[in-house]
Amino acid sequence: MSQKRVVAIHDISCFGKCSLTVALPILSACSIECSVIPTAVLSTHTGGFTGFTFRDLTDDILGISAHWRKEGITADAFYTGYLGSEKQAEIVKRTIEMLRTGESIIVVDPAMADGGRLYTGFDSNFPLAMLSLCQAADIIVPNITEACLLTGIEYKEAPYTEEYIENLIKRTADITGADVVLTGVCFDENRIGAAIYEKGELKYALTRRIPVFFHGTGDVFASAMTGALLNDRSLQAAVQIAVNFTRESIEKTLEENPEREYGVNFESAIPDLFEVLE
Ligand code: PXL
Repeated sequence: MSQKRVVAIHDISCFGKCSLTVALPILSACSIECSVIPTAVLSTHTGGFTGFTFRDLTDDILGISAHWRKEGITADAFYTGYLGSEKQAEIVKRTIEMLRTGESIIVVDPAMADGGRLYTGFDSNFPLAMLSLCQAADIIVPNITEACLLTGIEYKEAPYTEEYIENLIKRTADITGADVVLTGVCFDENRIGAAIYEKGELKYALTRRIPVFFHGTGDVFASAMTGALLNDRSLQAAVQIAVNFTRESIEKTLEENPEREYGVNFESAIPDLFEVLE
């Protein structure tokens, strides 16, 4: 079987372990080739830093796609995350249409918000653009805030009731037409993880909760999930692998000198990810 290829479409945050600097090593560790289309270049991510630089690459994306198409480059999966502008939602959809095969899987992480708030730099029109990209996906990976923004459901803080999660995930699936992996699902102080709504069926993948917040864990999670999926795991198995990998990355970080904005030590958890995928 030939090596699988993912096209990862995210920003490069030069410091702060998220988006492409996380997707590349994790997908490589899953033995997947990771080609990239950067959406923007920032000196750091936008969560907790001020004064970051930001270069929007909106005008470069279709040129990269057109060259690849001419070269006959295609991919087994497209994995999109943080976009540099609202306009990029349409451009990324066109890119995927230009490069996909009938079998390509499209994974969209609607990376735009957390903790009940849009990330710095996005205005209230942005979720509608992101919704249109989600509608082109096979699988989407929103956190609770992002699912609320996609559906218009009121954001609530954890812990959640099963009724709230069920309604949120079903509405998100209805409005996007995609299978949904909802992250940040927490019913009590001991467990956290993801809910999965796949072909009309609801399942959970939970692990022990560590009561800390680190930046970039959504990208660690979605990258590992995509890597496991391309290693022929079922969606539920891939989500459980990603939940465990994210928890382990947080645990490794706590053994050191953790700074929330600097991201998690996923690198030290990679040997275990490698092992579960063997
Ligand atoms: O991890 C999501 C993310 C990606 N890229 C940038 C971000 C964020 C979250 O804040 O700011 C630039």
